[in-house]
Amino acid sequence: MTDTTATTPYVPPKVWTWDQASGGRFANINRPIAGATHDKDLPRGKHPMQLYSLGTPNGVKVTIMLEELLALGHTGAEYDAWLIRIIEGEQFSSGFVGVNPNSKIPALLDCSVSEPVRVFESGAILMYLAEKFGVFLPTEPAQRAECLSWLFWQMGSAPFLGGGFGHFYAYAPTKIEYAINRFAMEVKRQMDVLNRRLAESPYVAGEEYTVADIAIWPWYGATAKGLTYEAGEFLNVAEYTHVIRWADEIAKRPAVQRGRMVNRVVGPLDQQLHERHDAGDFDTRTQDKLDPAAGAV
Ligand SMILES: N[C@@H](CCC(=O)N[C@@H](CS)C(=O)NCC(=O)O)C(=O)O
Repeated sequence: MTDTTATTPYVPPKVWTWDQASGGRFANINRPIAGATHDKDLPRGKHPMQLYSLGTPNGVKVTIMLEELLALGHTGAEYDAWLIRIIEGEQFSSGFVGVNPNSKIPALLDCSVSEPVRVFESGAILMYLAEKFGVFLPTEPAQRAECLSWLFWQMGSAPFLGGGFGHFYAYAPTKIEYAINRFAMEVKRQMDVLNRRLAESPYVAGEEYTVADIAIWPWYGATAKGLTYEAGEFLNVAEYTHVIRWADEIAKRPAVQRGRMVNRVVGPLDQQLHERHDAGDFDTRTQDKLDPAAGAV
């Protein structure tokens, strides 16, 4: 393993090779190759939608969307949410890779059709569900373009917040000033983009709550509230007043409150519902039923 505290500058070799020990906190799951590591089928429940996920910002987008659809009475959105413990490598099972060859949560299987449809990438899942049920994605061309622009803005921007800023600020084995500066600057620029937009309209895509809000809120709403990487003060998030107003409003929605609990394995136990197989699971959930050992991420 390279001594990252040494002062000698790192000179990249001619050809990169995999040094697993240098992978830091995620060394046991990060690999330079794709595909399954072991044979295991995914479980299948009774509902039309089978979700394989974890309560991270990317996972929460989909459980919020499903809860919003159910709140509107779309029973076709009934779902089983199965927990995928990524830190234990469950995204590399043959079953999971069959639903998402990219081995990342969330992954959805729509079993309401004769040949089940797989959907991966949270943005694609939101769009698929919005089109299937005809809600949260405007049909008028200009409004639809605005909504999809913000949905894809989120998909392109969040890796700089999570994989860039979050990784180097919170997880990297050493604090690298250059990397933290570079990604803090970009995250603050993104927050300003969103803040200016939310000064103009109540929701990201305009007057209506859409999949753009559902995608952006778990990442940027949380950041505005100082909940990502304990970096609220560092990023001076208090200045993004319009994002804070919008984040607080969305947090009040009952479907959002339910959705954010599903597949969640960190934080207060009364906010965790490790798996969801029935609408009643939210009511019958008790701390006794929760298995804290499952929450090791
Ligand atoms: N662009 C993807 C990102 C998904 C993603 O990064 N998922 C993470 C958890 S938030 C994951 O499954 N990581 C496991 C791994 O990298 O092995 C999406 O939005 O669905």
